[in-house]
Amino acid sequence: MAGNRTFTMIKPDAVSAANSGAIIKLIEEAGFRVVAVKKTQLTEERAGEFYAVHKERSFYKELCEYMSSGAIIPMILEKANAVEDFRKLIGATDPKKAEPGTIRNLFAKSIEANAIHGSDSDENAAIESSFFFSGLERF
Ligand code: IDP
Repeated sequence: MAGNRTFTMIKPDAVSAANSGAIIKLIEEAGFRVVAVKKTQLTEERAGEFYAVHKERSFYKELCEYMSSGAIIPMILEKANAVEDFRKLIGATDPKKAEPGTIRNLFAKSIEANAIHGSDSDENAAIESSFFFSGLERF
């Protein structure tokens, strides 16, 4: 059975463009409850740990530089079928391919600076949530 929590973070391009409020509004209107939220900034090394699965990809170094270039807003979200429904809400990785009305279609600047992250499995949602939050920070 699909779990009811997922992990997201609003990425540096969307935070610096002052789009985080509009993005959180869309998330809440889509029925997700914010369980945990904070504003923070990754070092390049921590960004590298978060995206370790992409270590061998050509864009890895650039991605780590970008993800540590400014503030991010990580969040844990709750809703039935959270992971799958949230991936639909954010749209495809490449904003040119993201469906109209999805968060990446509305706010992403490029395939790299694509406004928002969404976990791709229940297992990764749990791992990524623990990367940023302790049990005490979840409500
Ligand atoms: P996802 O975020 O839609 O799950 P992934 O393939 O897991 O996509 O890639 C992680 C992140 O790496 C993307 O959200 C994006 O920021 C960046 N990325 C993915 N593909 C490319 C690319 O071809 N060039 C530059 N950055 C990329």
